[in-house]
Amino acid sequence: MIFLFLSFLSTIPVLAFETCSAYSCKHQSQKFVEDTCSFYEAESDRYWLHSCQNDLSYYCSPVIGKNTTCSLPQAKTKSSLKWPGESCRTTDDCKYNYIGECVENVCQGSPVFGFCSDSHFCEPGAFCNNQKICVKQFPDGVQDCENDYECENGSGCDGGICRKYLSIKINQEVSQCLSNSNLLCESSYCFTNSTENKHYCLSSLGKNKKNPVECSTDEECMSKVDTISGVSLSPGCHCGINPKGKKFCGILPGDDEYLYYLGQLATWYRSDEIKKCNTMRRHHQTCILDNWRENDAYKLMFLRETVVKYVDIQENDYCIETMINSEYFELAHRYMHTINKDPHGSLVGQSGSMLIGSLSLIVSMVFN
Ligand SMILES: *[C@@H]1O[C@H](CO)[C@@H](O)[C@H](O)[C@H]1NC(C)=O
Ligand SMILES: *[C@@H]1O[C@H](CO)[C@@H](O)[C@H](O)[C@H]1NC(C)=O
Ligand SMILES: CC(=O)N[C@H]1CO[C@H](CO)[C@@H](O)[C@@H]1O
Repeated sequence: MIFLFLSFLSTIPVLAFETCSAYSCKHQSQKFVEDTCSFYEAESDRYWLHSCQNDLSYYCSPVIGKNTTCSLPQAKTKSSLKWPGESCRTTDDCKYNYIGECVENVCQGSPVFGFCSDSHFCEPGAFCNNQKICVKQFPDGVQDCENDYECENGSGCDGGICRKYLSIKINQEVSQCLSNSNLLCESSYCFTNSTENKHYCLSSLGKNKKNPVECSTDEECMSKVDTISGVSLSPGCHCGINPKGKKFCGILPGDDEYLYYLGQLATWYRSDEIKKCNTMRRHHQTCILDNWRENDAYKLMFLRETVVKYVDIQENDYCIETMINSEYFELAHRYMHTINKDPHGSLVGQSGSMLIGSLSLIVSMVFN
């Protein structure tokens, strides 16, 4: 199985039961030493923030418990070279330019029956088998797969059989369940019955309250109890980045924010465009952006980030938007911009936020 889920890393690491630092924009009367963008006031455990206005290419990454000055962002180490199925202008843009050229603005891969050293080399629709030859991906229902990459477009491998993502119904068995996640399940969540040592798809468990939910302990964030399995989940109670040092509950699989994200993810899995991606790049932002409608691609990225960053984006003071959360808000603006261009686009899920998967969900079995 492959998990799209990003691990939930709050921008500022926190320990359980810790009180939270507060984050405020600096008052005009406060004088900062040149270049300071974050001033830590220990008595009140508060960071006073001031954006790096001199040059927009500078940014602020507040260091815990210290004053911080503006710095240049770390050079992006990620190679921008493209994999087969992604867009290019010249053959030099393609990672495997010794295998395939840039043809009609798409990087080519090794064809079916061509050589490969792993599945990244193969053209879309193919994977690299044990003999190091690209072969066609298996369609749904075929019993032969060892991993998701051997299954075509929107499908993953479940105990040797290719099955569609987000398709297995509640309480049906699946072959594995890691950190309660399995993308083959309709809800994308699963649970393990340790008596039987078997795994089943879990219903979309949500909260009893509407987000955002302020909290002080993980227990306050618990989902409803699943009536069949007795399972309930907690996304945890995490420190946010707000002036009052408030904590908020993360997002659960049944929360609206997660369901909006999952709906858009399902649209990608069922699209024709996913077939244009190299098998290893099916979940990758670059392939999605290069091949899908712009508004749909940004919507997916925005909804995913809303889930992941949910706690961090609650009740921010105004300067946080351009400082700590700038990537999220840039994405939000881009998405809004594509909707404005497309009158049929929908604003669903725009309200705010969500959070995902491996967000260290704490599972608690409730025995009755
Ligand atoms: C932060 O800067 C202020 C003002 O320059 C100074 O008084 C304070 O000691 C500094 N705090 C730390 C943790 O360096
Ligand atoms: C786990 O499996 C056992 C044996 O089939 C069953 O009695 C029990 O109810 C199951 N527990 C859950 C939580 O599904
Ligand atoms: C879910 C999905 O898009 N399935 C398609 C995968 O690709 C095959 C062959 O190209 C189609 O027939 C399926 O509909």
